[in-house]
Amino acid sequence: MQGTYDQENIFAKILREEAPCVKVYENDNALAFMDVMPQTDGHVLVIPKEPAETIYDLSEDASLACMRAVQIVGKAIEQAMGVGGSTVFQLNGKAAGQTVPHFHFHVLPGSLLGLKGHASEMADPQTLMDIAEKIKSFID
Ligand code: DGP
Repeated sequence: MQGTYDQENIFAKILREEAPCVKVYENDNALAFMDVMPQTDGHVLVIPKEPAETIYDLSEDASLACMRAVQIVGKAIEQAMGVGGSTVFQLNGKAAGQTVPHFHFHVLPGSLLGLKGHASEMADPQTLMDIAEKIKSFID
């Protein structure tokens, strides 16, 4: 809910450049970066630049921008990771398991089968940067 949006959540800090991220793509209203606790190699998050906690809080402009970013990044992830398919999911609210209260799509190569636990294990930073470079090479 916009009225209760937490300006101190980690993705708000990333948007204000108060916290780092490994960026793969950006447009006027959305940002895509590597998940630091990937459930598989090539796990990317797409977030709106506006303060929205769940999908129900998103403006039309941010919805379109996030969807466009998912299309661009998802295709690049498939190519970079050499997998002929990808999975997109997102969680709304603590009751659904959302851990960061800023709307985001999870975009992953392949299927949900065999993934690591959700938000469970930190990745090696260099590995994240190497995979990000590979994904970026498939984005025009
Ligand atoms: P969710 O539970 O759907 O809100 O997913 C939050 C995701 O965000 C989870 O996969 C782990 C990831 N994450 C948590 N903190 C950070 C961070 O500081 N940076 C990045 N890049 N990802 C984070």
